[in-house]
Formats: sequence, structure tokens, C-alpha cells
Amino acid sequence: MVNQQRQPICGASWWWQWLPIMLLLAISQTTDATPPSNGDWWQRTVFYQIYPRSFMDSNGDGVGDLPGITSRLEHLKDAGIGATWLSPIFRSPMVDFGYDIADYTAIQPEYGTMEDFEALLVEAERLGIKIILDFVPNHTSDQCEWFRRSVAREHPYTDYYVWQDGRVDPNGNGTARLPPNNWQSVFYGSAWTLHPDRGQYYLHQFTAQQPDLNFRNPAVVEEMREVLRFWLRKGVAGFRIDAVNHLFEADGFPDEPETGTDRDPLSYGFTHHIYTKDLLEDYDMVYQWRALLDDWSRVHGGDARIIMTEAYANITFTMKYYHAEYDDEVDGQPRAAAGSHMPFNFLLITDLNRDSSAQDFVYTIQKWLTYMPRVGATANWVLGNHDQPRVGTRYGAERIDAIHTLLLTLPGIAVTYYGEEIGMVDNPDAISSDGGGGDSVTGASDAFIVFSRDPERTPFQWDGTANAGFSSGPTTWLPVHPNYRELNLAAQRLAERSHYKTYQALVALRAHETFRKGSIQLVPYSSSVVVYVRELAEADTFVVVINLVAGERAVDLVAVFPKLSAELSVASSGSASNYRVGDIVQADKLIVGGYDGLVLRSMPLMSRAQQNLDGKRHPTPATVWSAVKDAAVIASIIIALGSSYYGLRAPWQSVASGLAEGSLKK
Ligand SMILES: [Ca+2]
Ligand SMILES: [Ca+2]
Repeated sequence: MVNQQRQPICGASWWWQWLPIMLLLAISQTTDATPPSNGDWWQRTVFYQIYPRSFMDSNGDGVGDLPGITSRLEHLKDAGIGATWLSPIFRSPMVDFGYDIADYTAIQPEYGTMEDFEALLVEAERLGIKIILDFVPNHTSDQCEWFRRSVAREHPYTDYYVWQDGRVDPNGNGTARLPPNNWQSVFYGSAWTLHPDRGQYYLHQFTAQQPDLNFRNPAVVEEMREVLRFWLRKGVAGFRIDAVNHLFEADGFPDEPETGTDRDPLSYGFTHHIYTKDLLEDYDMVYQWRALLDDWSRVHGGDARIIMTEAYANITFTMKYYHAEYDDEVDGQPRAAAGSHMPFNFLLITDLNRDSSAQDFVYTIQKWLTYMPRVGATANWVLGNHDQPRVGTRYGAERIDAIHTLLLTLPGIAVTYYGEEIGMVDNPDAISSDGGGGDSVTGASDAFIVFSRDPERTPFQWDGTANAGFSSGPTTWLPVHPNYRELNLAAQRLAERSHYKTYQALVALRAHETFRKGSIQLVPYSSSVVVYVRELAEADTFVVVINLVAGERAVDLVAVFPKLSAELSVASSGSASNYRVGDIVQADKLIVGGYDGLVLRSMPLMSRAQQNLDGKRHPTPATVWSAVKDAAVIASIIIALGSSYYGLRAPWQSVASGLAEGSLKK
């Protein structure tokens, strides 16, 4: 970093010199007058998704398990990660690899025992890593005891699931029945299956082995609340809620309108899912679960328990998970309810890829920040998961460091899928493996090959030994990617530079208060270069430069961000970068290499404002105007990002504290 000595204020035209300072002070008061709201653990940490089947196998059966995870938790600590969410570990026939749960409070035997899970919690606690569990409320397995009893119309399970009589087939012989309506399963075909024993159709928005629970039955709602309490008692830090926007279906089961774009009546795209997806009741259930968790934290103490929600929906719908604001008031305050801490932001997965331009990146990032509630919300960025091709496969392996640079320096929470920190890529051969394991959701059809999620679920590549160090057994449930001898964690830890070293350094860097609390100003420099400034009063300013293409690019950062210091220090660079951490570069003449992602450190805002008061620099009306303009830009960003970054109280926080103080009784 280039140090600038502060000098005593002197000179004649003092008010010209003071104007920018006064403006900056005004802004810093806006930002600092309230306590920081992003101080809570979940707002600071990086979340890491473990797919238990593929992380570490402890007993040589080729399938990852809980003792395996426990034995490798040190890796998360080493990477700087503070929380992990585990894909389902519950007893399941594994039709959809654990997303078909037969017993919500039992561990799948091939993953271990409840004692193994408790040992995992103890080790996680020792390492300071929070454990988040997957919660799959929409449906159970058809092997679940509740379903068997529901089929038999056994009280109180009779209406635990969504049962309907079939429609009379107008072309049939009078006894033939058709599914109750035209609803389709997400995985193709009717969402209804006739159960011969009960003589009725049951609803399944996913596979026929995943019957939907009936959330209009209060007993089901209470049953699921008890599942949450069971795991809270064990000591988990929260839940990732699966397919939450499929919870409720419309009363009366009306046909959905046809889209007209997909002519196959068995295809999910045949209808608009206005009666089976994104119903208002879905959000309300999340608010109820949030209240349960908040109550739990209040009664039992300790850190906040959190909710992460999975909903592939349009952005307006997704934002409703953050919180509700009602039209009426409670005790003079607008009535409100808190919801998901992290409505998963999938835009980096769904809206961007290797062909995206810098404009696409800026537009997509701004999209989330634009739609996000102004108050009481924290942004999050999900780069990958078990349902999506890996980062190196979607964006190209050469862009892995650049995309991680982006992920880890944007405002808000970062979510990493296991293996991305070492740049694992999809193994296309995982599809055609022995058939004993693998993604069987859609059956062994051509669609299965196209939609299989196995390529991104292959075993973690720990080292260059057999099975990449994942398993000591003769085979693994999915084949290890053949590149494991070169691409593995052990090698990357030893190397001076690697994807892992870059990732680890970025995670460490993002602990800086500027990344946690600072504003962002983001622009496409050209079609191939994204640049943004992260800025916080009285703290270091950082510039991030992402080159999306193979060729090197000349960038004049001063042309875009006039306030930057002339020299910048490299704080992070890609593993193949020409730059090393600590190198000094010229802000107006930066050459950024192909696919590089750079984080550059500038001077603190106040120090630079002070530079203008330096006796050697005589501010002119032009420089003052520049500072005024910059202040206006910063102010607009603060407005755009919302006061949540700066700790303003949310309406429901006021309501909650009012309730706690018994003010309703006045
Ligand atoms: Ca095992
Ligand atoms: Ca449902």
C-alpha cells in the first residue's frame, strides 16, 4: 500500500477545501450512526455445501458418510469456512438421493448412526463450524410410515397427504378414471398416481415415490415443526429448506392454464404453474418457521438459528421470502414478519455462463441488489449446488479463479458447493457408471442422460492416491474424475499458487470490514472486463477487476473511478496471474491478463479526501466538483444497497421488541 502523510490544514480558500470533507462526514454519519447489522455470524461467514455421499468415505464401501465428514472438517476450517449445509442424511430409500425421506429423525444407515452425527456436531463445535441440515418438507418417501398409514386411512394420518378421487373418463366404460386434473410432475408425467389400495390418486410434484404432504392439515404443520425442534435440540444452527415454493397447492384443484409453448401434455412446461407453485401460503409457512427458530434462540440462548430457502422462482417471488409487510399495523407499527435469512440467489447459476459479457454480469448482479428489500435483508450469492453443473463446466475451467474472485468480493453471503474451492469440474462419464448408483430420478431414459446430475456429484478429490483419497474401497458410488492425479487438494495445498490458494486467500480477504459493510459501485469497463469498487468510510477501498476473455486487456481505472489513488496494491490474483499479492500497479494503466481476477487495494476514503488538503495539492473548483459528484454517487449507492448494510432497524424488529416489552398490553 502507498502511504500518504497527512499534513496540517492550511491555505486560503478554506471552504472549498472543507466542502468535500463535510459531504463525506455527512455520508459517514449516515452509515456509521447505527450499530452494524452485518455483525451476526451468518452474515460474516462463507457457507459450504457438503454432498454427504461424495465428501469422504470412512469405511471403504465407496459411499461418503458422517464419520468421513467429521474426519475432514479440518479442511473447511483451513479454507476459512464457518458453516456447512449437508444435503439430506436421513433414512431414505434413495430414489432421489435423500430428498425422499422415510424417517425425518433417523440417520440413513449407510451414512452412519445418530452417535456419528452427534460426534460430527462435537467436532464442528471444536472447529467453530456451524452445521445446517437440509429440511425437505414438501414430500416424504412413499416408504415413510406416515404414507403407509395414510394409504390405509389410519387416523390421524388419513389426510397427511393430498388425496383426490379420479375424474370419470368421458371416453371410458364408466368405471375408468383419469387423474384429478392436468397438473404435471416437475420430473415429467402426471403429478397424480392412483394408489390401488386406497382407490384414490395422491399428489406428487416430484417423483411418484415422493408423495406431497398436505400442508392444509394442521397436524402435518405441527409434525414438521416437531422435526425442526428435534434437530434444534441436537444443536444444529439452522436449516436449508428444499423446494419451498411447492409446499401448497390451490384449494379445489383446478386445471392449470396451458402455456401454448410446449405441446406435450405430460411435460412440466405444458401449463403455467399458478396453482402448484409460489402460493402465498408458502411464504407464510417460512415466516412461521422463522418465528419458531427465533423463539428457540431466545429461549435457549446462543447464536441465531437460520433459514436458507431453495426456490427456483422469478425474482419478485424470491424476495418475498425475506420478510412480509402487511397492510395493517400492530401497536402503531406496520405489521411485519421475518422470513428466510437467505432466500437462495441462483442468478449466478441461472442467468450467467461462459458466453456472458461484462454487461450481463453487471446487469445480473444489480438485478439482485435492485430487487432486494432496502431494510433488514442481506444479499447472498450461490455459485453452485448438487443440481447444477460445476463452475468450471458452466463458466469454463479457465475462469474458476475469476468467478471465485467475484463471488467472494460481492456484498453479502457467499455459498460454495464442495469441490469448487479446488476447481473440480463435471465428470461426464459419471452418467454411464455401473448403474448401481447414480441419478435414477428420471429412470434410465434418454431424458436421464440429459438431465442427470451425477457429473457434478463425483467424489471429492483429496489427493493423488487411489480413488482420490475419497475411499479405500475397490469402487466408489460414482467414478472419481480421472483428472484427480493432477487436480486434488493435497497438491493444491503444496503448490505455491493454485485454485485453492486463491480461494483461501479471498476468503481471508473478505473478512475485511470493507467487504462486509462497504458499498459497491459496479460497471462494465468493456464487454469483457467487469470492474467494481468496494468502499467504506475510514477503511481501505478495494477495486475488483475481472477479465472474462483469454486476451489481456488494458484498463484505465481512473477513468471509471476518478477518486482512486494513482497506485494500487494487489491484494488477490488468480493462480495463473502475472501479478502477485503485494505488487504495485498503476490505476490508469492496468494490464489485466486473460481470465484473471484481481483485487486491488486503494487508499482509505478519508485519507484521500485528506490528500486534497495536502499543502502540495491545491484544490480547484474542478477537483471539488469531482469530490461532490463522487459523494453523490456514494449516496446513491447507499440508497440502492439499502440501509440494511448500515444497521437500520427493520420494522418487524421494532414490532418484536415492542412485543417483548409487553407494549401491546398498553
Ligand atoms: Ca461409507
Ligand atoms: Ca406440495
